[in-house]
Amino acid sequence: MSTPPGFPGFPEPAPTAEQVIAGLRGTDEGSEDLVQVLTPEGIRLQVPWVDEHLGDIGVDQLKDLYRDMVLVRRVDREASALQRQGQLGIWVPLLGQEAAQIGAGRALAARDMAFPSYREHGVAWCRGIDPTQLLGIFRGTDHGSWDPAETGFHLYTIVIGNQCLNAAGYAMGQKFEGKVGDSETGEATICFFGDGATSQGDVHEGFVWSAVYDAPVVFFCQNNQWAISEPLERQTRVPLYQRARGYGFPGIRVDGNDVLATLAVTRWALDECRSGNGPVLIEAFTYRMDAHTSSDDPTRYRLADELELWKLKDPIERVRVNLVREHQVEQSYFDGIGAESDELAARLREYCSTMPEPGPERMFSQVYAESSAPLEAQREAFLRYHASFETS
Ligand SMILES: Cc1ncc(C[n+]2csc(CCOP(=O)(O)OP(=O)(O)O)c2C)c(N)n1
Ligand SMILES: [Mg+2]
Repeated sequence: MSTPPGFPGFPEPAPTAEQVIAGLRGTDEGSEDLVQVLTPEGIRLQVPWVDEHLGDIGVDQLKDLYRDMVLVRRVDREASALQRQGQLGIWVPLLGQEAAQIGAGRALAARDMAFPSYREHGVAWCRGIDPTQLLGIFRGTDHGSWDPAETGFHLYTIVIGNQCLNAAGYAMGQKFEGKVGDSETGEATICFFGDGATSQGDVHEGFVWSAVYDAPVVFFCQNNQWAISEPLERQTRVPLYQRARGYGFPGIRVDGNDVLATLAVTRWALDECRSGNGPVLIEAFTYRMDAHTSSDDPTRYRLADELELWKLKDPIERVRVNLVREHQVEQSYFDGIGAESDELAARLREYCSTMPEPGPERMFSQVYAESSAPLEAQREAFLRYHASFETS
């Protein structure tokens, strides 16, 4: 069968499954479409346009990024342990995604707004949310206890991809209110979601609305290559960042295990949005090193050697190696961070075991902004009913 003239079509013959999968992979060194400045071996590469966005990052700032990642990983490991001890009902680990989240989170200005999914504990950290505030969600005592307006960090969203609609709407509001147009003072929105979420209608709708209204939103896809047990090759036939082109905005793929590259690329994308050139899609290529949640067992659906390969690309280790080799940072610095993370873990454990249980009246208190007479009557009746039980 011949192809219409000028029609690029698909390669002939159709690619094999192996070729499709190979095309989706992006972390092999030398991969042309991957932005990387810190190799897994801890070697700092010079990439002029990326370095322009890292002008203020010297050894002290790199140490700060390292500290962020170590502490956030410790929060994650401690919360996983608390779940196993029965203190939390469920936990959603971020292990392996620290660089993607800290790089993106540290690129944000206080005036920007972030919309997370449920795994963004590292971004929460960057927004100044104390890790203890995350625990209530996973212990079932609250739905998120921080103020999104004050922190610039929306509440966690469990419905896959749904936050892309919220983010698109919020960013359209920033545009309508004239908060876009100046890279120094302009505002931007960032929206976090996963590779699996890209198959959801909400993400498509968020892309379309943002594109046609030039909304200042950075769509930050953490491609950790798994959506529970579904591999990336069941979500897409092209690298995810290339999808942006079909919507009419730029897409870029960054090594999500490289905190410096992620910081630079996100700064660039936010600047574009603040200046009125949004939206932008970032695909942060990374890997989910733990289970999807504490309720999941990944050994049922993926091979252990995949994980072993990604351990060699650990986002924290490459920064440590770089600090030692290229900046002669002493062991005492790393020991200090270790001690700080032990203290943080102890604080989390203490908080978790003494967290107050909400009373039954709580379900009436945060449904409406203002209460009403019928609601009050229902609340009173419900409390009377509860009080009618004998307590031992
Ligand atoms: C609309 C909707 N469908 C299904 C689910 C169940 N679910 C929870 S997480 C998940 C996979 C999401 O994968 P991905 O977007 O790659 O994010 P990741 O968990 O890997 O960070 C699914 C299907 C859900 N929460 N919401
Ligand atoms: Mg995923």
